[in-house]
Amino acid sequence: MTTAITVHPEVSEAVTTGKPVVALESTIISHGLPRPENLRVAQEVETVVRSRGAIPATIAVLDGQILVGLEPEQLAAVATRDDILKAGVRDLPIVASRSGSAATTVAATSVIAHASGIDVFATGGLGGVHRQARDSWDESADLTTLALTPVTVVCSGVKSILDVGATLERMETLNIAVLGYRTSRFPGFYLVDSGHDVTWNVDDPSEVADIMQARSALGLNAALVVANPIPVDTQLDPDLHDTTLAEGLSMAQTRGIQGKDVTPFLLDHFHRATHGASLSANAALIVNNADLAARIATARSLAADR
Ligand code: PSU
Ligand code: MN
Repeated sequence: MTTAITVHPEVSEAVTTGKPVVALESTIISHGLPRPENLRVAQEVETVVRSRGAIPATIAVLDGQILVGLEPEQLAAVATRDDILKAGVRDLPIVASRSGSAATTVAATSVIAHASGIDVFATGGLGGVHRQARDSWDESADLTTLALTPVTVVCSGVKSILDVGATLERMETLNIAVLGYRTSRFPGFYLVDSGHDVTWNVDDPSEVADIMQARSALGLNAALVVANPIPVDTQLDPDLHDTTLAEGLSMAQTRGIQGKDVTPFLLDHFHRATHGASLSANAALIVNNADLAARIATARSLAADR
């Protein structure tokens, strides 16, 4: 993809001069959150990144152009247009060559961010191994892509609709390191705690910057995952979470929802069935992750100056 990426001038100036930049995912906006809150959250995320002195670079494909950093009307287009597809890495060249428009998954966003010289990225929850994976073989390409893409992803763990234990095992196999941010428990997306431990924890953005530096010195290519729990006062009620999830999984099965539609279907079910409680949790955790990502990007740019 030599000519295919259009980097916003503000982002490209920041990358060239070593200012902190945070890449932001767009599938959250188009397929993860309902309208009109999706646009409000997308804007708030960018505002939070700026308030920390970093430059936001939301990534999406519009009318065949792969864009890194969006104008306000382009962000609104991703949130409101009906022709926005969900693009993983394999879809990018096809969407681009057909002048299509798509939001990018964690995997696609990471690849484009890395190709544009951006190494810190914020999202909600990663994709991973689905609960029926033994039969369906449904494992998100987020995992295999992160194994080969040296970005630092700030997230609230993996989506709780997944088989979290299996996903953690796959991350170990794929050399994707997981750092719990001020926690020794792996976060559960809508919930503070997924019920699983994390091996490593960090207390400060500068520690993450040091680890990024060491990773780069070693020439390692795998992503670093910073697992940042949702603020406890905004988490979903755990019982409501478990009932809603059971209901959603059985509805997905009855309706034969498959492939890339599974994640949007389950997230949408949560937002409807909890009457917006999962929506406010989802919004809160994304904003919180963007805030931490901006602080990590800042620590990283200071460290690079030394
Ligand atoms: N995090 C959220 N909401 C989302 C997603 C992540 O809070 O909608 C998206 C990401 O784009 C992630 C994708 O890459 O879900 C995973 O989809 P799949 O399971 O089909 O790979
Ligand atoms: Mn899948």
